[in-house]
Amino acid sequence: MITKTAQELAIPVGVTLDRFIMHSQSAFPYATGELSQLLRDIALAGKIINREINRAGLVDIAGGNGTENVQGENQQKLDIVANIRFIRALKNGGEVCAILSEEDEDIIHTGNNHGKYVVAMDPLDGSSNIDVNVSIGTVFSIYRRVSPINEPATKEDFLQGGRKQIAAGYILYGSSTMLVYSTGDGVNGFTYDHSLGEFILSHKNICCPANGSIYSVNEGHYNSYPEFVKHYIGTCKEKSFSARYIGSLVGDFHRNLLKGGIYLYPSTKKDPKGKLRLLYECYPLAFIAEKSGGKASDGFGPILDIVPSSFHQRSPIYLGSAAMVEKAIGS
Ligand code: FDP
Repeated sequence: MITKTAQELAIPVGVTLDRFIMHSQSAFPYATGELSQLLRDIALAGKIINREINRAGLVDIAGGNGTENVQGENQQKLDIVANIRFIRALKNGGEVCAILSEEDEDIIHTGNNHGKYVVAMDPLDGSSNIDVNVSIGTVFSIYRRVSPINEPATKEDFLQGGRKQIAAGYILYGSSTMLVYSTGDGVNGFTYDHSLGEFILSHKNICCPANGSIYSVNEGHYNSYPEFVKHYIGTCKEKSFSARYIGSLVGDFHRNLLKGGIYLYPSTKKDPKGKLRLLYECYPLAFIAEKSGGKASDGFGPILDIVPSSFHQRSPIYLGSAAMVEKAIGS
């Protein structure tokens, strides 16, 4: 008879997100646990959105809602659902005094003026992929407020600049659902185990490969790209790099983060300042890129160094493996 060890008989579940957060917090003797709780609130909202997305074909929450968001883009029903879910989770959690969302023009005061943190987020990114069952994501960025505690948050809390983020990350609703985040010390990824209802550590200390052979760009806009971008795309073709673009920033970024590659969204004639939003798309992914050894540039300098002037401002972005970003922008 073949005997099995305890490990073989009952395979360990692994480290849950809660346990990981708890252990990370204990490394900081003065940590109060509020940031940890905030990360848990984000994970909870992610689980709920994951459930909604999985049911989208069965209940009436797929497709357009017939409304436009603050950017003049058609809102999908799931955009609205995800926005409500996140706002509710962060309001109920209590650590966040205000939220900036892609879906709303102004900041949303949670009523928790005692909260130390503000969150900028895109609750559901990749709208065009929602009702065709292709990967979509949530992106978030966390700051410690600069306005006085116990008073309403101000716009300065959100316009601190990318280097002031204290944590950032994303949730990818893909072939599996993953939460990837960093509090500044490494980047870790957690895969959602539906049967347990838990995010489990699956990608410890993610390091973005220094170089790669995947480029992700919408070549439909090629004619209106700056010359240096056309030149770079040409070099990718000469080297027979793989073109991979699903049009969901989080999915495209995640692939390149793990495998080595570059995501480009340059300025175009239609969007001369770029399409992606600085505060809740570019900054958080630039934070993850840098903390994992990659780079993020707007074509002139690091994305994280851009001084923001408005909530929904846009930026061109070149993001991913350090050597590829450097080559693309010609530095
Ligand atoms: P979407 O408009 O579908 O929400 O955030 C904007 C974004 O998606 C990114 O997720 C995506 O990478 C990009 O825009 C796609 O834009 P194009 O259709 O112009 O390529």
